Amino acid sequence: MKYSQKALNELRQAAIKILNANRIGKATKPAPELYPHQWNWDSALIAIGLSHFDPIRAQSEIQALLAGQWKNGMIPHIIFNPKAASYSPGPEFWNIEKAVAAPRGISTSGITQPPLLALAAHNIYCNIHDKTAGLNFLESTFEAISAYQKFFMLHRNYDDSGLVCIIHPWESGLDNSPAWDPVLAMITPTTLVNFKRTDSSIIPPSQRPDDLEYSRYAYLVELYKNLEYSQEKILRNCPFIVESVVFNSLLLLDLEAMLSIGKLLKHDMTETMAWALRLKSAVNSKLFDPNSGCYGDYDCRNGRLILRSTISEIFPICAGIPSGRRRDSLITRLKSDSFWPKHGFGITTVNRHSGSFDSQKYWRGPVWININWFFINNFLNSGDNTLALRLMENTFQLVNHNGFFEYYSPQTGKGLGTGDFSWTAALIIDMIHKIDK
Ligand code: 2M8
Repeated sequence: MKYSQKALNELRQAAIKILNANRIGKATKPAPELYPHQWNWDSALIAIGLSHFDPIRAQSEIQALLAGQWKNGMIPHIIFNPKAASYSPGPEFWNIEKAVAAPRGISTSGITQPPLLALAAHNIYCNIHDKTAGLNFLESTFEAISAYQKFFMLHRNYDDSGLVCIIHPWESGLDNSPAWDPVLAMITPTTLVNFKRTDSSIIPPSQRPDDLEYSRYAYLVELYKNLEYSQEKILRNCPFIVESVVFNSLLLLDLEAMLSIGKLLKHDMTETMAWALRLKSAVNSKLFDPNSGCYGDYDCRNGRLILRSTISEIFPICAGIPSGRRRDSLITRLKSDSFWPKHGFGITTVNRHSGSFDSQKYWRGPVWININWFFINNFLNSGDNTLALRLMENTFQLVNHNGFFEYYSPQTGKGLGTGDFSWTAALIIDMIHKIDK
């Protein structure tokens, strides 16, 4: 490791400072100004970082998310903070009062995000010293987290393939990935974005999605409102129904974490076990393209794989989905000039040689710390310490030289999007602990 214990300690202290500054009551916002509310997968990752220095706060981060759970089990992608400064689109835009399943007395969005709550809860248990308190926490959240996982099984099962679908690019977490372009192209919004965007007044527009993309995002939300957020009606009518590789891979990681939790609590996990096995095999069959030897997202409306050269091609590595020769060849692809060149700054979210690659624009190329982190975890779990160490060094270098940014230029390492980004801080803390072990 190129970094001394002293340097890592300093990084850790700086990360803790960011998480403290971004605290909003029981939860943590992703960033000071750009994202003033609580986000779903952000909070799960943040809780993992918190669990190393404040396990009680890590637990309240999860409890605050669960407080926004819908009656159908869904955990929304945003829980609005009533005291926050402006963010658009806000609660009035989502207007969840139209939904029978929406919770009352709490303001949320009407869609979800990659489910990582079981993963977060299990990490909290593993990192807490007081194991009795840890077990109590797992028991107290078990039912709600199971209900969230079952939401996908019941309401996002489009074609009984074992995979789950997403209904909006915001659900993917990789909002403007080029993988969604061909699906979004089928949507012709009647008006350009009908709210004032706060994001592009804070961040240079060249680093954010454009207005046409936002108009399509808004068009989809208008549709859900008209359908009163009925999941069944949405699956029948929504033009954006996608079986996402990253989403399904993360769901598998989350189901596996739930199996570990179930074992600790001695619950019967037969159903979860069967689903996890089926999901894994469905990613390996339905989302695999034998011609390219890579994975691809599936456009359910048009019944075809979306073959864009994005992180989807290789991401199932993170969930241990490919094995043997398939894994080897995907690792070779990962280490190639396309995604992670020898002197690069980490893994790009889009193949550098693809026509859609943009080194500055959000999920269309930049390096993200959570993506690096998911790969690092798999390398460590599969005993590939050399790769894990190399990627950790890349990640520390990015943060050490440039600050705790939302994303980074793969060409220069420069920080992009917002600074003081919470999951960057949280995952740096987790990586430092992994080195210490
Ligand atoms: C980004 O998404 C939000 C909308 O949900 C936005 O652009 O305003 C994405 O990077 C998403 O993955 C992330 O959870 C969120 C907050 O960090 O920001």
